[in-house]
Amino acid sequence: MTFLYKADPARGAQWAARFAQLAPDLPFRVWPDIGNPADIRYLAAWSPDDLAETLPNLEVVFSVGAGVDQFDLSRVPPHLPVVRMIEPGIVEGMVEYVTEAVLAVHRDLFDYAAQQQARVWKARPVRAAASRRVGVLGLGMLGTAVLERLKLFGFACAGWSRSPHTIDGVECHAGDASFDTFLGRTDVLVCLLPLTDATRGLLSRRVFDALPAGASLIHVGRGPQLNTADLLDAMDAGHLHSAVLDVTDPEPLPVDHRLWSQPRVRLTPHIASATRPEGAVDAVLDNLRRHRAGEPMHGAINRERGY
Ligand code: NDP
Ligand code: OXD
Repeated sequence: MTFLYKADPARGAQWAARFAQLAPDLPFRVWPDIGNPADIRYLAAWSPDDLAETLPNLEVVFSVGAGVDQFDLSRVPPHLPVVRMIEPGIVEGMVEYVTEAVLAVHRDLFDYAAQQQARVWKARPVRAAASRRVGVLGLGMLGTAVLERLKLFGFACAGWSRSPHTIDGVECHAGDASFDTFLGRTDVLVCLLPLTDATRGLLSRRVFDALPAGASLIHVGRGPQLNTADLLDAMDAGHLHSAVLDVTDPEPLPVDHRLWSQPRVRLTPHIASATRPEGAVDAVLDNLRRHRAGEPMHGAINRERGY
């Protein structure tokens, strides 16, 4: 009975050390050194490609990321549970990233960066946080944690999800029927949706037009959710003020892409948050215990929904 890891090898070495410490009886291998394929019961991967089809005794496939859109689920045999990563490090990293981005927009740091370039010393009026309306797309593990933090600053917080949610101090919207109401009250739009057929290309002209003039976008979901041309048009037209993009399509962003040179677009290379090896191994081992006990695993995805 062996555990196989197929993702960043440097992190693989950290996983191996923690497995050796916490589960010394479970042999741990790092792809491509897989040994006998028939021994492998558990696989953790960023993207398994066709590997899950070739391991005859596989029981569970774990994603090392919070999202599973990078999986081709049609190549993971249907009887196998697919479990995404739920661990505190991903949540803490995302809360830090989005909080900093919202505060940068709120405290006019894009405008001050332009003023610095032009050597202009000019104070802008400071707006009360309560008058800045933040709206988060996605009320899952990450969207909820981000809102819980942002509301402590006093921002007017709202969220949007597929099914109804209730979060104390947050105006919660659900489904297509209230999408425009949600957008119309949102000055800073944060995208924390999983990439699915329903969310691909969602951040488009239709959404930007529904936001109030001067709104900003913080995109930390997945690159293909954003129509970049529509974003740039909305910014050129002066309707959108600024954008913080941690994810792009494609990644890496080509060196000649227009986004690089936009003064009011801030880019980071998909680093908003990442699984931390210690927390990841602890989460996987807890799920292995659950799996063996016949209990539901944390983060098991619903293949039909795609997340
Ligand atoms: P969850 O699965 O916990 O939450 C997803 C949320 O999105 C849920 O509230 C869900 O609604 C909502 N949702 C999904 N589809 C739709 C839809 N069609 N319409 C409206 N709402 C929808 O995901 P996480 O919070 O853990 O992660 C979100 C995403 O963040 C990941 O999938 C990944 O793409 C991205 N991510 C990015 C990272 C980065 O570094 N940039 C790092 C980690 C994750 P409901 O609650 O009703 O099901
Ligand atoms: C993830 C990511 O999904 O890093 O965990 O984007």
